[in-house]
Amino acid sequence: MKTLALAILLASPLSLSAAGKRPNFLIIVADDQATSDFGFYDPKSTLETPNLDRLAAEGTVLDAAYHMGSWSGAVCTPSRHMIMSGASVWHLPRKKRDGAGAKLAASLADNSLAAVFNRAGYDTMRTCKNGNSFAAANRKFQVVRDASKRDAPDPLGSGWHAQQVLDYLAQREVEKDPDPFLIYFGFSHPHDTRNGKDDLLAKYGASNHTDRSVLPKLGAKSPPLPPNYLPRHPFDSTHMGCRDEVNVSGVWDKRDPATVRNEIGREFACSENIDIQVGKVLAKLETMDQLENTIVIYTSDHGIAIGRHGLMGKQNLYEHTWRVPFIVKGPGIKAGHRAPGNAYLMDLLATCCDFAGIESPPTNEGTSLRPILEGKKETVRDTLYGVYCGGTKPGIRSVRSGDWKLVKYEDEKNGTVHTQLFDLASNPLELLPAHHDSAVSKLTGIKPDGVQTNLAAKPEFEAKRKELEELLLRQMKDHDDPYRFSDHTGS
Ligand SMILES: [Ca+2]
Ligand SMILES: [Ca+2]
Repeated sequence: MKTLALAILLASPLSLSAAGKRPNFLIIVADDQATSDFGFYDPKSTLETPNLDRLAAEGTVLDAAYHMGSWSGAVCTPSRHMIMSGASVWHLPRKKRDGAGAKLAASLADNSLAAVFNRAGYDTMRTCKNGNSFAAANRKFQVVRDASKRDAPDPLGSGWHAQQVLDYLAQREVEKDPDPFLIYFGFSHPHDTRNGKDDLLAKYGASNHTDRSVLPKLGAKSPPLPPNYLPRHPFDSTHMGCRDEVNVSGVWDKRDPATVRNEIGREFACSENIDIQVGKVLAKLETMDQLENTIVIYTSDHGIAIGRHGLMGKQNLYEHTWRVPFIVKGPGIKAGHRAPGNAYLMDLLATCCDFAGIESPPTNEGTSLRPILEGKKETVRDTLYGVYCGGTKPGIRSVRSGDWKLVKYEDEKNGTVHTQLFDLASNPLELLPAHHDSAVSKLTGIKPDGVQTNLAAKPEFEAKRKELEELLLRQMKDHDDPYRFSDHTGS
């Protein structure tokens, strides 16, 4: 029996690692980053991220990872609560007059990422931006180095966050600390204001534009317009006047090609700097001989529009914003692998617990992604549910099942409901009738075919629309969504 156990142990590097040495965790979280920025999601992207490309090549990339949504214009806030707690969007603490929100926050914080890993004997450290987060849970980290750093020079930008991690690792090296660690390595970028460094701005033909009275100058290297660019969103998407849509420095309420392309260039400059900073931390772990036993997770709190569909911010549920980049690399994780995953950010806690051999806390609602990351399964759930409820109510909801996606919008004040139905297999960019306009095609170079549009009103897709309407209503009920759409005819 003993011999057999030893044979199994020697045959599997994962069980060796699990039995002998618990893995470290490096959880890297960018702020407002779209999947399509990256070459490993969109080969046409001109953004260069060699360190993240290497992570993707040596690890598993999820094609269908989502943040579940938000009941606030500050989409970061619920998203980061879900990352920290594994709780779903309508079960998160919100400010309520009776103080119930604060009570829930305290109990959830005691069962959040750092609290759980502290109890299991891990050393925990974090650096990230300040605010729009889960403060009570963030305070549980043994070492906290938080500050919002969105300026261009490294000590005032992404380099500052990397330095906090490098200093922490150097200290551990001096002290020869034998404990496993969990580091939450958050950035304040590429969230606006997207102040890029001069050399990187030059590389992407962009400038830190500040003069509202003129358009930014483009260069030969400025990124092209996104293929699903629109000069304006075709209808009121329930929060059109929010700060992100009208008051981001460098963009304001403009949607012209020069403004959009410059802003994407700025996003790329900020994202390449994040890649450089990630590279420094990975190199440090390698010299400490710790990289091999570290599970590295790279993601973002949500995506961002920047001109896609005529929107700028994160207050929508199109794929560019609802989806998040998601890479995991480390001991036992299948290298060079891709899977849909159908993951939510709230699965992160259960996943880390699973790899560390820790029981998930009772408040967790996420599902461990370990079977996907080990290449044993493709998805952990069939249906994905999305919420944007930070503007008028009920706001926006989405549901995805296979390649089919339904999105509904309603402002209860005027009762107008907009419904979109997309077949993401044939229309991954969620092109709308407005994208068929020849003036738009001329700008983007994209000439959509007949099915690359909103299919909701087409008679041949009525049965599919009804099926997804039913599915959405079930998801809304299952997730304790307090709202309903006025035309929701599902049972
Ligand atoms: Ca964010
Ligand atoms: Ca220690």
